[in-house]
Order: sequence, then structure tokens, then C-alpha cells
Amino acid sequence: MPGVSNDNRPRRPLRRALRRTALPALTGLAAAAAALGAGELLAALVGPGSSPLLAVGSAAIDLTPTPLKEYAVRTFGTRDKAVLLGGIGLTTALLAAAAGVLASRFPRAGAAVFGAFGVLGAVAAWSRPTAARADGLPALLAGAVGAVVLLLLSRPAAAPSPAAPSAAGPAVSRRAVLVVGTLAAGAVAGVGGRALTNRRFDVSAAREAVRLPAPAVPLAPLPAAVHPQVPGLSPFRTPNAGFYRVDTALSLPRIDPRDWALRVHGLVDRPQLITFDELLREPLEELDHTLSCVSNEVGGPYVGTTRWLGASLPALLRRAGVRAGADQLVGRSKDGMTIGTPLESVLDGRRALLAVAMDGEVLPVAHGFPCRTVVPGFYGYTSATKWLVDLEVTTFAAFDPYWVRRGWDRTGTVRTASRIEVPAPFAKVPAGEVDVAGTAWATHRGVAAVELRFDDGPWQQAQLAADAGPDLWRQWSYRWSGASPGTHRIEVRATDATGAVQPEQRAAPFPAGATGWHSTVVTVT
Ligand SMILES: Nc1nc2c(c(=O)[nH]1)N[C@H]1C(S)=C(S)[C@@H](COP(=O)(O)O)O[C@H]1N2
Ligand SMILES: [Mo]
Repeated sequence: MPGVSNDNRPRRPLRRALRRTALPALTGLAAAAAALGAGELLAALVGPGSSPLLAVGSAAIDLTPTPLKEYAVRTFGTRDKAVLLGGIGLTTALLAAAAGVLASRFPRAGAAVFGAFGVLGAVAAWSRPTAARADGLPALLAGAVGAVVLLLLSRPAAAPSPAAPSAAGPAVSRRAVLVVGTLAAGAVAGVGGRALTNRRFDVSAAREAVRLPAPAVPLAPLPAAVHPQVPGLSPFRTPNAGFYRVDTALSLPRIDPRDWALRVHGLVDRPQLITFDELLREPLEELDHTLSCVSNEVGGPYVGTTRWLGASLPALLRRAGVRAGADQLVGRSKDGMTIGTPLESVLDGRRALLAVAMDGEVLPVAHGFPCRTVVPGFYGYTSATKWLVDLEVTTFAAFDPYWVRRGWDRTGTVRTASRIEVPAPFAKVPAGEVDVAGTAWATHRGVAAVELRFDDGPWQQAQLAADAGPDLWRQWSYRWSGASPGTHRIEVRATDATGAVQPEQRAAPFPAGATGWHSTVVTVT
């Protein structure tokens, strides 16, 4: 049997290949682990925005071209951030392995790769809109540690003694032990650093300590008739745990309400500064409202309905005294997001809030604790600043907020939308009577009608559940009788309270929200 005749032969090249690439690559990974471990430990001292991986990730989010970002949201949904961090981790690992191989021949060149990435990470951290002086230091430390560890681990082993021809074996394994040890130590430091950061900047105790005052302007409970009671249809009020989350924050801004103050400035006569205690002493109002995201595809899940509680935003602006000529209200968040709302709409009598609670609970950290804006009629990106710290009265001519700079519509008025939730797509339903049900919204205009059609037949009126107001979605149902066995396509369209029928024409979410009719295919058996 040729090829197996000499069972000594395959071993040597293997060992040589191992020494030439596998061990150097692993050495590069170990240097990267030590680097990131050191970086995370220092980041725990400096602040959450200074973690080198997160800083690079945040910069990547800001620099990602809009089509790619749309693709990511479409493909990965709310897991987009995990995918991004995974991608950055994988890229880092590959580059580190390559730098390790490079260092086995040119140690200084390998070390220089680490130095360069340290500088890049620091630039990323300093480029954040809210960067502090020290935020680049963890990445610089990481680069330096990575370079030094790589140089130390890549030093040529002592020349093998001629008396012991197998000396290369122990030298390789001694180095392998060092490399694996460094890898493990770096991983422990990295995980430990993250845990320290989370512990140091945790605000869950401060959040639990908040006592919500009773609303000065309470709302009656919603009537049961807002829900058609069709099994499988989403609840009218979305529980907080199921409320969609969309934002650019890789690590959630954690704000202790005792350190929070809201500044109101710009084109106003009397700039304001309000602490959280002062905010809670305002007469608090309740608002039932459906919040939706401009990135929601036709039939998509980025929409939710809740009862918000907060201080009146128009009342605060009147106290500040808005000057003539101002037409845009810009909210800024702790993490530097900017969101611009048409000022005229905020002041036209609709109930707009500086919200502190949703669904009877202090705002969850992921939804903007301790304070966010809510302005009915607009998508979240032009109305709902989470982790709000600053309100500027300005003009559209003077300032383009974050998403507008990336080509999105500057107004962000919610487009009329409707979706079929029951039956589920591709469901098999028994012949006879079939319950069809879903949700429609045209926030702040209200939904006047929902129609269905089956296999391109004539439009049929769906039965609307009780109307709880124009700022809320409206659920609907339809009893489909005489469904014949086979595959059927159901389409839905809504009409808003101005009489405008949802257009059939499909448009992508960019730049002003998706349009088109939602449809679903079911099989009647
Ligand atoms: N600070 C901050 N606020 C933000 C965003 C963000 O990225 N950062 N995203 C906006 C967008 S696009 C939407 S749709 C809503 C989503 O709010 P939710 O996550 O509470 O559902 O928040 C808005 N407010
Ligand atoms: Mo959004």
C-alpha cells in the first residue's frame, strides 16, 4: 500500500507545519487575548464607552453605509448587534493570527500590526460623539500589551543541543504551554473586565428605587373591545418584555437618575435645566400610543403599543419660551444620538411626553431609562429619543440629526400600515369558517377601515375592533366562510381617518418608511 509504507514520514512535515504556522497563529491569538484582556480591565476603570471592541463596533455602526445597515436589520433583526460584534471578533482573531505568523519571521512587523490596531481602536473611541479624554487609553494599552506579548512569545527558542536531537519537541511544547496560558489569562481578564464594567455602571438598583407618582391626568383602562379576541392575535397592549427594541447602542447607556438633568436650550427665551426629581414633581400625564420603526418591513414586527407616563413636553417648551423662526426640536441622548422632530407638531396640541414609564413600569434601561421623548405621529427615529439628556430648539436649516445625515426623510411621519397575523403564514386551516385577524396603524391620523381580499377577488370590509384613539393601532377580524380546499392568498389594506387608502406600490423602508399591501398564503385542507 503506497503512501503508508513509511509511517514516520508524515509526522515530520506535520510538526514542521505546526511550528511554522499553527503555533505562530496561536501566538498571535494569545497576544490579542492579552491585549483585549488588558483593554477591558482598563476600560472598567475609564468607562463603558472605552472598551476597544465596543468602540470599534460603535464606529462601524456609524460608518456603515445605509444599504448595508438596512440589509443587516432586515436579515438579522434585533440580533444585528450580536452579528456585528461576532464579525468584529472573528476579523480581529484572523488578523491576530496573521500577525502571529508574520511575527515568527519578522517579529517587529507583527508587533507593529498590534500597535497600529491599538491606535485605530483609540481613534474609534475618541471619534464617538460623547468621547471623554481618557476613552482612547484602553485601546492604546491593548495595542502596547499585544505588541510586547507577541515579541516575547515569538522569541526564537534556544538553539537545540546537538546531543539531544529531539529538543525541538520540548521547546515547541514549552512555548505551546506559554501561549495557551496567555490565551486563557487574556480571556479571563477580558471577561472579568466586562463583568467589572457591568457591575460598576449598573443602574438596576437606582431604577428599582424610583417611585412613580400617580398621574395627574390619568387615562381610563382600555375597553376590552379593542381586541377582537381571536386566538393567536397579538395583545392590544404590548408587554414591555415583548416591546421591540431598535437603537445603535452596543452597550446600553446606564444613567443614574441622581446624576441626570435635562437641558433645554437653543432658540428659547429661558433655557431650562431639570433634575429627575423635578421632572417627577411635574403633573404627569398618561398617553396610549403605538410606536413604530421606519425600518419595519411590510408585515414586520417593529411596532408596539403601550401606556406611557411622563411630563408634558409642550408645557416644558412653553415655559422655556420658543422663539419665532424655530422649526425643529432636537433631542440628544447620553450616547450622542440626535433625533429631530417638527416643532410645529410638538406644539399643535397633541400629547407629547418626556416619558419616565411604560406599561406601569419605570422605563426599562433598553427603552431609555430614565427619560425619553414620545411624540405621536412620527417614527421613532424622528420622535422618540431614548436616554434623553438635552433638548435643543433649532431649525431644520441649521441642523441635520443622525439619520437625516444618512439620507433618511427628515420628517418621518408614520405611514399607514396593516398586517395579517392570523392565520400564520403558510398555516394549514380546516375548511369551513376561518378567522382572519390582524393589526393596522396610521399613528395620530387613526384607522378608518381595513379591507381584505382573497385570491385577487373583490375587497371585503374587515370588522374593526373598538377605536381607542388616533394615536393607537386598531385591531380587526374577519370571518372567512366557504373557504375551498387548496392554497389561497389573502391581502390586506387599511384606510386612514383622512380617507387615504394604503397604496399597493411596494417601497422599501429607506428613506421614508415601507409601503405596500401585506399578504399571506394559507392552505385550506
Ligand atoms: N438614544 C437613542 N434613541 C433612539 C434610538 C437610538 O438609536 N438611540 N433609536 C430610535 C428608533 S430608530 C426607534 S424606532 C425607537 C425605538 O424605541 P424602542 O427601542 O423603545 O422600541 O427609538 C428611537 N430612539
Ligand atoms: Mo426606528
